[in-house]
Amino acid sequence: MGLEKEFKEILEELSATEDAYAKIAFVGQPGAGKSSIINGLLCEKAAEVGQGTDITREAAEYTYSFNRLVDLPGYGTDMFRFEDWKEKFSPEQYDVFVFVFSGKLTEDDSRMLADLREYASCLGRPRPVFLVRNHGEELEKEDLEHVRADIYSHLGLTEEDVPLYFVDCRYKKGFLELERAFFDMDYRQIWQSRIEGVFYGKCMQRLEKCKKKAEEAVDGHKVAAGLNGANPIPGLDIGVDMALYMDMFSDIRKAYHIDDKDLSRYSLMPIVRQVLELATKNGITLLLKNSAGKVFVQKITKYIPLIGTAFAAGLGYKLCEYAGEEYIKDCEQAAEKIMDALMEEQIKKWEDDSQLLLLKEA
Ligand SMILES: Nc1nc2c(ncn2[C@@H]2O[C@H](COP(=O)(O)OP(=O)(O)OP(=O)(O)O)[C@@H](O)[C@H]2O)c(=O)[nH]1
Ligand SMILES: [Mg+2]
Repeated sequence: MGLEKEFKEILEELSATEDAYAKIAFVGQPGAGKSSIINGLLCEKAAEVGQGTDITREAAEYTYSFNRLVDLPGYGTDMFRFEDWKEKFSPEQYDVFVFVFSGKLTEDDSRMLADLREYASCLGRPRPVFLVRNHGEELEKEDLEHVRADIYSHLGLTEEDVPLYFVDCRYKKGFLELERAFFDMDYRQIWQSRIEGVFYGKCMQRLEKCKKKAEEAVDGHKVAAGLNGANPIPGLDIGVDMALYMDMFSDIRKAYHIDDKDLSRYSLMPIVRQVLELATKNGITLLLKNSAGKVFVQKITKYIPLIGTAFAAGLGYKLCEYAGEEYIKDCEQAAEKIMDALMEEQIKKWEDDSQLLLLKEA
């Protein structure tokens, strides 16, 4: 299987990789409507909803695009006292916090919100906190700007500190604005860097193995290269066994599972083109001329009168090693370009999907 296909498989497997999901945790008073909002976002009755307290009793995760919505039980109930709740559900592990409330904010709510904001600032990566006022239909006759100002003044916060959204689960209002917030640019950084971290990590592990094999291929050829001198490289007093280099480069490409077919669709990238050119005799001659020119020309000039079998053999060995190492570097770079191109394509696709989702909702 070609390298591109292997990287594509890694991409496809991301949806089965827990670490690749950004987690949006729903935190709030019992009965505030956390589970109802999650159902509203998912457009299905996935989470259990009901009157009374402790309807949700365990953290439950629901896949939502490249995220997981995490439905947490309410805090401050007989079952989950405020401090126990934090210990049991470790909210600090999540990437985004949606703080849901309905009606008046209690002292516990203010404390919890302060805690969430603290978690959000302490990991060295952005972790947004969204405030969501549910039961929007109760506010139908009120001036929402007043309500908004009251909430911020009660919390001693501003819109800049935490954005506030109004949602109404009964008549399904306000979901679009909330979704937009999840998909916007600031938030994108969170899910994108998570996915990239997992994807690049796995691809690099794959490349490590390829590199080991490629280095073995170089080791296998360089001794022979020291002994066989055949095609003279114009402008340099050395001869190399061209077939041997062709063979070594082909083995290196094989070690990386890079083939012409794989690379043809990336042909505009200079490094990828170079990998292909070096698969030809002209390419190899050019590389050797450059490598020998760069690295050995001084030595060669110094020893010109002495160029004999022994020295030429040493030179052939070194030159082959150098050329092999250079070719490995090129293959690595080509592989990285392929990774970047695949990731970019995938992110674009997700972006289009999320735009489509928003359009559909609108
Ligand atoms: N009128 C009205 N009722 C709502 C709204 N949102 C939720 N409810 C109802 O409020 C009750 C509690 O909703 P849940 O979604 O279960 O609340 P929760 O925050 O998940 O509760 P716990 O899991 O116990 O912490 C249910 O009966 C819902 O149908 C809303 O916007 N308007
Ligand atoms: Mg619930």
